[in-house]
Amino acid sequence: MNEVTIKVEGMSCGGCVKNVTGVLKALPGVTDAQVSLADASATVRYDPATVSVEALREAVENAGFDSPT
Ligand code: 9UX
Repeated sequence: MNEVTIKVEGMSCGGCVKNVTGVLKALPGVTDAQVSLADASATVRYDPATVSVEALREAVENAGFDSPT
């Protein structure tokens, strides 16, 4: 299991935090996601054999937020 912190820009309230958390946790291979509004980031525990960091970022972007590298 790996851990990575990705940027999550564009969140403006706790609802966004819950939405991004749910989107990330719904991905196969993700076991935990801690999203921070203050830090504009998400720290994700994931199985690199199942899901890539790029896929994490794409899921965040598909949910309407920005996740620049
Ligand atoms: Mo808050 Mo975010 O009213 O997707 S839920 S802005």
